[in-house]
Amino acid sequence: PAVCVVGLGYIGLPTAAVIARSGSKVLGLDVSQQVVDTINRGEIHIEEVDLDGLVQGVVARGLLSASLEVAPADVFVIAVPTPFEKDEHGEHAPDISYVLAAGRKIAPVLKTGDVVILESTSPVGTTEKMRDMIAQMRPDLKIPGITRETPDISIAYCPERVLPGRILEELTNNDRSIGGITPRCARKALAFYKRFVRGECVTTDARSAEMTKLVENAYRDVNIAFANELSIVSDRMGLDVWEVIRLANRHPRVNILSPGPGVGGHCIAVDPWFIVHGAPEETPLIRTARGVNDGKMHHVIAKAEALIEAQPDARVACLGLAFKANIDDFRESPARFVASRLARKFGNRMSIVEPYAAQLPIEFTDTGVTQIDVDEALEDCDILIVLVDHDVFRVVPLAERATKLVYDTRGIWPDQPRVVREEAAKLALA
Ligand code: SAJ
Repeated sequence: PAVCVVGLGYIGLPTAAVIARSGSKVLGLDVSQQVVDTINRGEIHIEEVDLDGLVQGVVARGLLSASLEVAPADVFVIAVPTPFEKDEHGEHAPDISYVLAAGRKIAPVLKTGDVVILESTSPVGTTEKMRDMIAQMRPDLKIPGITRETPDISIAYCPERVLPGRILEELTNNDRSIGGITPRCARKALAFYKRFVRGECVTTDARSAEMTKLVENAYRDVNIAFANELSIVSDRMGLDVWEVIRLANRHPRVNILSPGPGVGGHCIAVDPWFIVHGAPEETPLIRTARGVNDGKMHHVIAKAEALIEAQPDARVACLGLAFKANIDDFRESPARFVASRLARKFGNRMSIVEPYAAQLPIEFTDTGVTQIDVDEALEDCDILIVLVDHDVFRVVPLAERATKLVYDTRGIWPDQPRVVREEAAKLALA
């Protein structure tokens, strides 16, 4: 089939490329001329393992092209952002305007037999809203869930669940839930995914599939919040949280996740709000977990500040800015937030190590902070604040850091002498 992918971002572009590799002709739509031009040159505007070679190949073979303008296709895949905004009560409200805009864009070219699939993380009911909009714009088409006769088109919701850094692998290997507006819609979408997905494809209704995606990320957020709360409690009690978690996880039915400086990325810190917004009275746990994870950033800042202030002559290195290990994605990163706060206070004696950044982000300009590499940090700095668990940090042997004051928010150096723990206990007592 001819496929049209709407939105060529972190999900849309890899998806378009993988579908093209399976032999379908793919047209990618984006609202940015720059993105369109970049892809048509066979280049990419985002970083993801192996994506550059794949895009170059499918563009060269004429299987993938990009455009600002829609064209007829057999299958439409929508992968546009669904951010949140603060509503009039200051609550986090999902913004589905990009999804509706995508629906508006494709509606004029839809024809009998077409399949429309929404992949964007969306609040429950969004696929139906998009369906209603298409119905309004195309009264000539029989629309599923509205007409009693066999509909002309199929509409389904099928969330992506790929992990940045492993997108290409997970796009093909992960299981997928495919939610149809009707069972027939689900079957049509299933036939499409079967062409390039090796994982199991399970069909359901659209609303259940929408909720499933939100639940997966809220589950992770709540579990990370538990770990983060434990780390704050352990600081208070002068315990090593990593030791406690390691021991607790020996229980056959306990599997505590890892504390960190907070939760970043564009999904785990966002999607839980979509559930809270849909059922505010019934979601105290999910809401609190969000608060705990955001609060962890401030705990880390306060603890790091106390440590640095207690050593007025020491040089400080913050290790890592990315939102998680081994990727070069700095958007919504707690590490970056913590480092920028510390930079404003201690800029002239602070450095940052981030091997995945060619240069420091804009907010570090004029703070006095310099970018150095791991070796320089180990030579020149007395205090090391570990904010990201990049492998390049993890492999530093004890001998090279034994004399440092280390605040390890990711638990990458379990053998480090526990100076900060004692420091923290003193602060807690004070
Ligand atoms: N984190 C911790 N402790 C942990 C695990 C993660 O602090 O034990 C932090 C990370 O450092 C990071 C944040 O949480 O700041 C999120 O990282 P992540 O690796 O958990 O997730 P993402 O945002 O990269 O991708 C998630 C994945 N969802 C789940 O694992 C349930 C991915 O499968 C989804 O496709 C993606 O969200 C998405 O697009 O929704």
